Amino acid sequence: MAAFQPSLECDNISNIHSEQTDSDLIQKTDERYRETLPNLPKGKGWMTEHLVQYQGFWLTPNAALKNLMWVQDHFKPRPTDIFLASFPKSGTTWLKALIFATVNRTRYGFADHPLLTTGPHDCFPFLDAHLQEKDRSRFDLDRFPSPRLLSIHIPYILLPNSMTDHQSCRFVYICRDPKDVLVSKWLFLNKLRPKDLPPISLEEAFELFCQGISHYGPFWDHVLGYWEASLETPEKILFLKYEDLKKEPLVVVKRLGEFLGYPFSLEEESKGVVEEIVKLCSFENLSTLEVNKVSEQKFSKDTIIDNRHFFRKGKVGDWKSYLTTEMVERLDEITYEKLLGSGLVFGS
Ligand code: PAP
Repeated sequence: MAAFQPSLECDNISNIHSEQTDSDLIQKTDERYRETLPNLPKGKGWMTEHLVQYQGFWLTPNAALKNLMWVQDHFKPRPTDIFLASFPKSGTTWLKALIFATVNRTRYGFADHPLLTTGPHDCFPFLDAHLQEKDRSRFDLDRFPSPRLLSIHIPYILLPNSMTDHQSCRFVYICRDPKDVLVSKWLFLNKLRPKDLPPISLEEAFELFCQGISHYGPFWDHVLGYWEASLETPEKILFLKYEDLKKEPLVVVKRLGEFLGYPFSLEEESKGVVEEIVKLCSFENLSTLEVNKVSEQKFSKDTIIDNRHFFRKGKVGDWKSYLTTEMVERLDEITYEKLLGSGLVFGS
């Protein structure tokens, strides 16, 4: 399925390299990748056979590492870009829908909204997973209208300066209690694990997670990177928690609109536009739509995922059904120690 584009007209802002320059750059990145990969430490993978550690973070060698290098070497942000950043399984799908609906609310009616027939991941694609797409007509960043909505799992410190230094592009970061992240991630990645690899037990996933070995882990370093950056540049990075979004979705969506430069007017508020957006993007609504039950999502040439896997329970505290008391104590202790002095806390 092609990435959904709200309008087809191309921006005047040009970041298109000449064909020649493009292929030279691509070749350089490929060389960097081939030279770097053999020297990286390996850890056990949850979905793929193994992960590699690159600049302190654990990445899948074929997809995440390669894609990261593409972003570092090639990506040209626009001042109007809106990035949704997250550690996997923290609420990305939900926030994609909420941001898309908020930014485009004057464009679409709620009765025939694109989110009713297009999955959140198609409305709001991953930057790092799609860059390798050979079929440029399917995902041509240069032709995306502004503001481009792009999602990333890349840790803040691995982003190129062009993205972090840019005065005006915005980041929204969503985080979630690591206990729920661990359970959600373990269940999700086991579903995607090739049949010829034995499933990962919860005990093993727990151990790996505690050691920081999971896609884009360590979890705490990922969260702290964005947390600290959000304290330094609050006008550039909005730091949200899944749990707050669950508790007070209307408050958070209004904050989101304000931050992104699309504040809700009093008239919109009195007409119930914020409530409509929250309802449209709710787990109860999105998870029952045909598109999110039957369609699949192509993230890269090797990664195709059924949309339904992005909607499991959508609850706070589902870890209680999976983790033992010892696991909870250990994970809470690690979290406490890692976040000590940062000002960031997760409810238990
Ligand atoms: P990703 O990083 O692979 O894109 P992401 O969307 O961040 O995944 O996380 C999926 C989690 O968000 C799932 O949590 P669970 O396993 O604990 O249930 C999923 O159910 C939840 N989720 C998806 N959509 C929504 C929504 N609209 N509201 C609340 N939670 C949601």
